[in-house]
Amino acid sequence: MSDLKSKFVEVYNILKQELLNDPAFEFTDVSRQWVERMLDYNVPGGKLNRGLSVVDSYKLLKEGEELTDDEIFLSSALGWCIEWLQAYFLVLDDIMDGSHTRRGQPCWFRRPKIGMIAVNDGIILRNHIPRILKKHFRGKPYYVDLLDLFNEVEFQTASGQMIDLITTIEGEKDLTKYSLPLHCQIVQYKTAYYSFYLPVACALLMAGKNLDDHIDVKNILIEMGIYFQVQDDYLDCFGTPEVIGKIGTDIEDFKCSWLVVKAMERCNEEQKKLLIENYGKADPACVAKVKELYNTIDLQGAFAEYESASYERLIKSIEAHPNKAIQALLKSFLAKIYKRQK
Ligand code: GPP
Ligand code: MG
Ligand code: MG
Ligand code: MG
Repeated sequence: MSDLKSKFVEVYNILKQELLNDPAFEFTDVSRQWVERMLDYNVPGGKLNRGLSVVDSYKLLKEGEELTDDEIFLSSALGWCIEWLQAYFLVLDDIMDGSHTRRGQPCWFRRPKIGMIAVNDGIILRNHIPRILKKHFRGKPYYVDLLDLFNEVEFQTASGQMIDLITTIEGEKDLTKYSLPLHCQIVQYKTAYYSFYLPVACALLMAGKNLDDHIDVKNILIEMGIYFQVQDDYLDCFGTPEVIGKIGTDIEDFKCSWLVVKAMERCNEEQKKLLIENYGKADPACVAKVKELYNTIDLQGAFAEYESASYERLIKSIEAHPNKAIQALLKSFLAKIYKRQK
C-alpha cells in the first residue's frame, strides 16, 4: 500500500471514533455497537477511488510539494466524507434496485435483523457528513462552500436517481422511450457529479480555489463520469460478479441502461419484439434471452468502440486544458478507470 493510502485508511478509524463519541447523542453500548458495525460493513469496503482522489488531486494541485500531516489528514477526511456519501447512496440504492450483493457480500438490508432499519442507517450515514465537516472544517474560509458543495451534489444525485427510478414504473414500461439523451441525463446526475466532480471540487476548495473558475475542469469530469457509468452498465451484464462484487439486476429492473439503449438502436424489428417481450422480467429465462440477444447483436463490440472513442475524446479535451497540473490530475483519473474490469 502506498504511504498516502495507508494514512488515508488510518483516518477512517479516527473519524469513526469521533462519531461514536459524539456528545450530541447519549450512546448506549448497544447503539454504539450498532453504528460501529453498520459503518464497518458499509463505509470502508470499496475500492476507495473517490476518497483517495481527494488526496491525490490535492497533491497534484500542490504540484508535487510535500504535504504536511495536517493537509494529509484534512484531505483524507474530505475523501472519507465522499466515501460516507457513497455508502449512504449504496445502502439505499440496493434497496431500491432489489439487489443481492455489494462489494462481495450481501447488501446491508439483506443481512439478518437489518431489513428496513437500513433506511435509517442510510440517513445516519448521510448525517455523519456534516458532523465530520463541522468538527474539522468549521474554522476554514471554505467551510460554507464545502457544505454548499455537498448539498448541491446530493441533490443532483437524488434527482438522477429519481429519473432512473421513474422510467421503470410498473405499468408504464416502454422501451421505445429509452434513448441516449435520456440515458445521458440519468447517469450524469446519478453518478458523475458525486463520483468525479465532487472529489476534485473538494481538493480545489481546500487549495483555496474558487469553483466558478474551474467550469472547464467540471465539464471534463462530468464527461468522465458518464463514461464511468456506461462501464458500470456494461459490467452489470458482462462483468464477472466475483470481480465486480455485485450481481447485476439492470435487465430484471427494466433499467435505462446504455446496453438496452444501444440494443434498441441495433435491433431489427423481430429482435426488437423479442427484447420488448423479455426485458424487465424477473424470470431468469427472460433474462437469458435478453443476454443472448445482446451477444447476437455484438453489444460487446459496440461497447469496445464506445470505450476507445470516449478515451480519445477525453484525452483531447484534457490536452486542450491550459494548466499542466490539472492535465496530470485528469489523466491520472482517466488512467484509473480506462478498461476497468471492476
Ligand atoms: C449508481 O447506480 C447510482 C447510485 C449508487 C446513486 C444512488 C443515489 C441515491 C440518492 C440513493 P446503479 O444502481 O447502477 O449502481 P450499482 O450498479 O452499483 O447498483
Ligand atoms: Mg443499483
Ligand atoms: Mg440504481
Ligand atoms: Mg449499475
